[in-house]
Amino acid sequence: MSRYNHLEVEQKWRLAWAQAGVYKAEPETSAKPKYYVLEMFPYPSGRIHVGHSRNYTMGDVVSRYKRAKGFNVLHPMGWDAFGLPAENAAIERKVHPGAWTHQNIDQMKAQIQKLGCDYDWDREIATCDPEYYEHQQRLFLAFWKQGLAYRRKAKVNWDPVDQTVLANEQVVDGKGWRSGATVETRELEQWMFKVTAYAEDLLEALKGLERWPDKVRLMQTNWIGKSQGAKIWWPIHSAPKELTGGHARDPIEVFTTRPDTLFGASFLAVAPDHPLTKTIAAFRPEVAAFMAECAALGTSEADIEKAEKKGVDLGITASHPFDPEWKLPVWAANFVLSTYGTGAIFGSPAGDQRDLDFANKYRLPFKPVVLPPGADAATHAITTEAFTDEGTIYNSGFLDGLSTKDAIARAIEELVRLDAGEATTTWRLRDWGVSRQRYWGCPIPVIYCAACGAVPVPDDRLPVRLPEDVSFDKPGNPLFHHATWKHCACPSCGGAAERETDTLDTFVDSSWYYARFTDAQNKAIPFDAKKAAYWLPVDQYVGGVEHAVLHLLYSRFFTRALRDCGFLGAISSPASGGRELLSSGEPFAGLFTQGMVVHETYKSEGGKWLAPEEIEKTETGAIELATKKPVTVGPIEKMSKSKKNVVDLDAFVDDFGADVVRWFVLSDSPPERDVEWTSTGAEGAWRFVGRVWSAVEAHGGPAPKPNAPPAPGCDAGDALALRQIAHRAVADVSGDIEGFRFNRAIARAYELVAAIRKHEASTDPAIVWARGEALRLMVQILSPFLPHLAEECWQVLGQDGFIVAAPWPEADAALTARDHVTLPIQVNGKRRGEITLAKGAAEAEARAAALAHPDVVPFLEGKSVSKVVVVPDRIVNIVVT
Ligand code: ANZ
Ligand code: ZN
Repeated sequence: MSRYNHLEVEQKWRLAWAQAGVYKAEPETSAKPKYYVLEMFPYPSGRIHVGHSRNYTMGDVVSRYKRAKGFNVLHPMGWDAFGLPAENAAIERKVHPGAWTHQNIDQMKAQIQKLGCDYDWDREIATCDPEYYEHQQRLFLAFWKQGLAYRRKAKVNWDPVDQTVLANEQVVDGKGWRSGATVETRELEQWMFKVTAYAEDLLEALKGLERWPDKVRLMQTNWIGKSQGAKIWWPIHSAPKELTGGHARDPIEVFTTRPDTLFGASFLAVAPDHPLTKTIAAFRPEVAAFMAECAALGTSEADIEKAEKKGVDLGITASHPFDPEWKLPVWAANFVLSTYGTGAIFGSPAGDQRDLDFANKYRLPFKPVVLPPGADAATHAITTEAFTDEGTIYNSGFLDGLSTKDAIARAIEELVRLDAGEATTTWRLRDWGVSRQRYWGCPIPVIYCAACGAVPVPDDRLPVRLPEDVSFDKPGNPLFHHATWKHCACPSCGGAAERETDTLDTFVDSSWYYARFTDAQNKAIPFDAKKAAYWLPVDQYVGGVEHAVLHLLYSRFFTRALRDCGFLGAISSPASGGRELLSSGEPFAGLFTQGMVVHETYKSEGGKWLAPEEIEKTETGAIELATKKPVTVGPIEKMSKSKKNVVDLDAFVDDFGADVVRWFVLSDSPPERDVEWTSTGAEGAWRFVGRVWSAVEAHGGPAPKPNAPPAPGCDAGDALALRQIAHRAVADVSGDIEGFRFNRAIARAYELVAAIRKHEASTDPAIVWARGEALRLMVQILSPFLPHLAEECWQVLGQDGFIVAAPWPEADAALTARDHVTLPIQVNGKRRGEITLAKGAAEAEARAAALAHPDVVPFLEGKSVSKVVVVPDRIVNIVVT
């Protein structure tokens, strides 16, 4: 018996498949139904480890399965290649971002190819290539023309020492990551995408995304954040005498979702950069100081949320809309966002935790106005914990006794009557600021001319290429500092003009790449509308839940914008559900968010992270190989370079084979959950591969071809039982792959292999036939998971063509029937016994079983059977004479 040589076998088949072009998608004229499966394309950060391989393997299993099921499959791969790490590498290692990126792409591509995924590499794209970003520039200009891209002043994090804009992740505790300087907020002219134009639709359409995880739909719903409530205008009653002129004394407009709590109001608060705060800061130093302190927090909402609640009294009072005698103080507070609602609130401490913390800190009086269900009005009190749910309103004049819902409506009615407010809807969703002051991104194709203003770069002059000769010695954007690049002639008047030096947010690159894949080689336009309409939406998207909000939302915005700018054309056939989704603007009909590969972490005595190959497990724990000192075995965490708990893909593939990696990352744990990488688990997968191979070798000959008639005797006994097991495995694994239950499919495969091996030595012709069939079916259902091994076995079993191009096996319904029925057995009309058979069992099987039944045999002795009548699933009648 030969040892399975994975190195040789895997390479041989990868080459053969590539040469035969088995993974090329067929043209849009194909008679087959289409299926588009896509994994979120990777950022080329360097090398991949086994943790990364899980998501590619999942997509690959689906892709191979659908191909075998007769679909015209599109399964492409590419690189999300612009971004900050390349610039950091340029700064730290003095390599050009492009060189660094392309080197990483080459490395990762080789690694991914070794995994044996069935990508159509003809469609490979890298977003940093001018062939890609040229078209992105085209899309940008179309959006601009359509009013979906526009320019306005927006806030950015400004590093005053490096004189540069910082991304949120470059602000660490309010300081610039390189300079350590306290960050300021500044307003800059920025390009924006009008995502809010589709707010209602982006929200509503989530309902139709039935093949998306509920949690992702919920996260999107919250992000879009539709809030219904009221605007209320609070007249200023008293103010510092310096507050004069302009609109300084206009009423303060607040947004609230809870006008039912108006009688519980205790203060008003405006944002630190609200116009009113700014006006007062001009003459009150403590307010100016507070503004500066808040600006240093940066623009990240999460950071603002986490910060301790703080404020400053602005020295203003406002009158309550329902009671002009009631005066409330007006504060500026750090938890009020200038970019949400109206940038001003009324604080109702008993009903809102932030308001309560604030009131307690500054000793502002308040009273509860919402009585929780079942609580006693006489004793209910609020001290440090707000009651934010619905209840019955009390302490509230004309609102007393109403439910929260009714009180909201009633309060709004009264506000309208008093001309003090109105019903309104507010969205958390904002327009998307896409300008980035960095080099390694897609140049924004706009030219600024003193005479003509902002002018689009004409289509025939696209792409606007990034200059190669850039220096990262100075902080800030190298495009801005470049000696010549930005100077150009105005396309409109020919006068001296300047290019936009900002580049696009890299999220733009990934918002339409799935559409580019449908026509990746098109030189003239981003993609052909008909091709896109044929392939889109993506039928199955696979990726990490960390992209649940931004990437998916931006992509959903993009498809709508592309449609409305005419890039997606008319959708010809609204027949399938997928097509309907596309015409409604949805890019991804199905989404699966996979779990991670996790691994133990190890720390040396000195507190350094150690890689798995630097330690050795002992009975009680582990030791460091180099020092023989004990190692702390830490928690199981997501594989990551920083914790060194990664298993290198190349080394593992060399030692055990790509099939083993693929098998292991999908076994043991449901795909939506994390799976722990252990060496014992990996060895188990490796042994399984060996068992499959030895079962095929032991068979020692070809297997029956699909649709070959069964050998005599296959309809009974062990041969039948083996056939049933094999066909049931086919049915189950098909369902498991369709339902993303890869771990269960793997468990079924284990069972099938064990059942086959029980008959390894048999020479009984019926069993040999059934075993051959079972082996063929086994390798067919294994092939999406273990394509190399399956191909090798397929050839050894004497089958035709490539297994990777063979149709998926159909389970024989008669053999998979699991339900059993009990049939009475009559001999000359008298009931003598009963047999239990699979539902739908063949006549011959019922007849044989009845004649052999121990309770029946005595009645047959010495007689001759003249007739056996089988009514399938009902009864067996034996007539003897
Ligand atoms: C009074 C009130 C009483 C509120 C109460 C809540 C509970 P969502 O649901 O997220 O839309 N708010 C309004 N604008 C704000 C801003 N710019 N920055 C911070 N907070 C703001 O939240 C709406 C509520 O958040 C509003 O309703 C307002 O506080 C606050 F018992 O008004 B509420
Ligand atoms: Zn001009």
